[in-house]
Amino acid sequence: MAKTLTYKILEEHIVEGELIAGQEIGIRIDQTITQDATGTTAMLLFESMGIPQVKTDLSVSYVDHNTAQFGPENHTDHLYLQSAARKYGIYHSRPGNGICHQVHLERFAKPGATQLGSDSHTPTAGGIGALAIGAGGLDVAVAMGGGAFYMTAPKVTGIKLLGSLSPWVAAKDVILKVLSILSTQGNVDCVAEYFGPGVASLSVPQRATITNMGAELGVTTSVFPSDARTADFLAAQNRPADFRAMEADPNAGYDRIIEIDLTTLEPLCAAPSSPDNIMTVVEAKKPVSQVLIGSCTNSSYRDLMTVASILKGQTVHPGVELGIAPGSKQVMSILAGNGALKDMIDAGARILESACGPCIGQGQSPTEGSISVRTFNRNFKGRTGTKNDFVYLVSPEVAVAAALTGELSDPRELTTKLGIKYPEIKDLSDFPINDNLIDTPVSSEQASQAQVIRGTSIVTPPAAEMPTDNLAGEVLLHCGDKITTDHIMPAGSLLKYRSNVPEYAKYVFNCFNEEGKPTFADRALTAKSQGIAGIIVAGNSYGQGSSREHAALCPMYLGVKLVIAKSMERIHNANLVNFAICPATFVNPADYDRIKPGDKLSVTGFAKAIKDADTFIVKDITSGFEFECRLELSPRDRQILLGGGKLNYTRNNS
Ligand code: MIC
Ligand code: SF4
Repeated sequence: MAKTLTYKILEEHIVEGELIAGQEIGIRIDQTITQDATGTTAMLLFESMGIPQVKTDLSVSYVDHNTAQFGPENHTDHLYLQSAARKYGIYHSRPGNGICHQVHLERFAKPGATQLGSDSHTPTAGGIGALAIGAGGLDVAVAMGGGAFYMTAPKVTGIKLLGSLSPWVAAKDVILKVLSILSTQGNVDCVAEYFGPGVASLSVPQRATITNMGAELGVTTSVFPSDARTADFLAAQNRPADFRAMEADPNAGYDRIIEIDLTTLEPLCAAPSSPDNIMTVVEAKKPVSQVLIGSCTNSSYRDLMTVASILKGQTVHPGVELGIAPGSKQVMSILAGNGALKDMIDAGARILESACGPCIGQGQSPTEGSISVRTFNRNFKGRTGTKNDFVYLVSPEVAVAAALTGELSDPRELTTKLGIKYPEIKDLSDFPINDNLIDTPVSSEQASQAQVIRGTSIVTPPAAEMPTDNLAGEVLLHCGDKITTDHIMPAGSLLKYRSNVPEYAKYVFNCFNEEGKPTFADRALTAKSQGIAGIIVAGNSYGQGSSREHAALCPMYLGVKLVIAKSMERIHNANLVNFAICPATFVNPADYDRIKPGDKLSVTGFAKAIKDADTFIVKDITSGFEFECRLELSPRDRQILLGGGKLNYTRNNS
């Protein structure tokens, strides 16, 4: 049978189960990546497994998120990560080397490899033909120890590309178009696989922009074939031996096919405050006060050279602040060497560090109610650090046009208004290679003598508990659709508490806390002290966005035992199971409206239901009715929940 590329890679890596869409499979992971915001917990969990060295082909620990170092906690984490990497045979990319996904694409990602990362944008490496999946840190820690990664064998959506992009239309517009078709909901357990004659017109970094923001679709991953363009990119990165041609068979059996003619695409944007709120920039036209260019979606050499060439000899509009963060030290160094950095600085841009920075709310929070235009991938309300923010996600071309004209508008007007021609940036055939900010693994003898430096702000994550026979709980929160992990566990200036769960847990659902009233954490801890379990009731697509397992770990610490939603996203669902919080969905979604915040709920035979039932009955004691919940759990999930979380399960089964 003609195979998709996804299934070819899965077939080479399957270690358990059968490759039939919908069934649970276990796959061998070749490469893992972690970053400092999720990586400290992942590393602590890895350490607690007692495995002397990682068992993957390659594991890399990146420091790119918490580089602002407000207070000593982040530096403490970084020293811990560096020392632990030395001990356990892990590459360590130091702060300043760039954003994990950009650096990994340049220096390590491989066609045909499986890659698991404790960051939801790990699928960026799909641009080079890797099957790269985002997961919680505990799943990555298990993979580092040589354990399989368990997932649902996906459905594959084929996205057939035709034609080639017109000037001023970018790879970002391709993924925004896909988001307009597929939206951010309802794509769980699917892979987006690109194919067709249009693929050859896109370079690897352009493809990586598309696979990166595939994360916003909620798919398991996105992948491109590996072809002559891939070979060129790997050769230019001085890694020709990593090339391997890979593509789907002709007439591969996709579960669904979407056709996109690149030639007809227009410059698009994702309007506030969801990545699938897509419109043309012409429709969205309005004055802007801040423009930010960078993030793992749009910070490649090509993106930034396009920006620099457009800015050359121009001046940023007086009503706009422009910030630019090149994605990696490699990109920054090329721009510094060829004068492009000077062109940006002379035009009035503020040059930011090669790191996540404002994308995760570390600085550049816009003034309340203002319009911020960003080349990033997420515009969830409040993610900037400003409660009432209005973020438009766009291509670098649209962003730079907004910076020069002061409004979100059609970048093609730059030619008529300012006489700027579209710069055709050629792919480099030879990137300057300087990996001096990457620590390579040491000999096993040196590793065995290495000391792990663990500062006092690093607190061992709390242990999960086994479910009780019966559940007596209280609805601590009744929230709507599309609750993201940013809502559950805010990042920004709080990132410094990532390695201290009791401290970080104080901010769970902070966006719902009201001045002068007890916080979610206060209410949860009061309930916990009375032996009452915390319950969260949510709408559709609960747990969208980031892979941060703190969105499960911190609620677990506060005593949350059950989440009932209309539907749930993949990574968060897995994180809940890993930390022994039971994820359930409504059999009848209308029951969602009947439950009130503060209602007391009970489940008789809770542990028994987790063991072997597909549904269970919840009694709403306060409002006096009963409703049915569904458990969509694999036999392994059930074991993990019953055993008190994945760490216990892994220890007991290895
Ligand atoms: C994000 O973009 O939200 C993050 C910060 O990179 C997260 C990881 C984290 O919360 O540390 C992600 O995408 O998984
Ligand atoms: Fe960093 Fe933003 Fe990419 Fe997350 S989405 S990895 S915060 S640049």
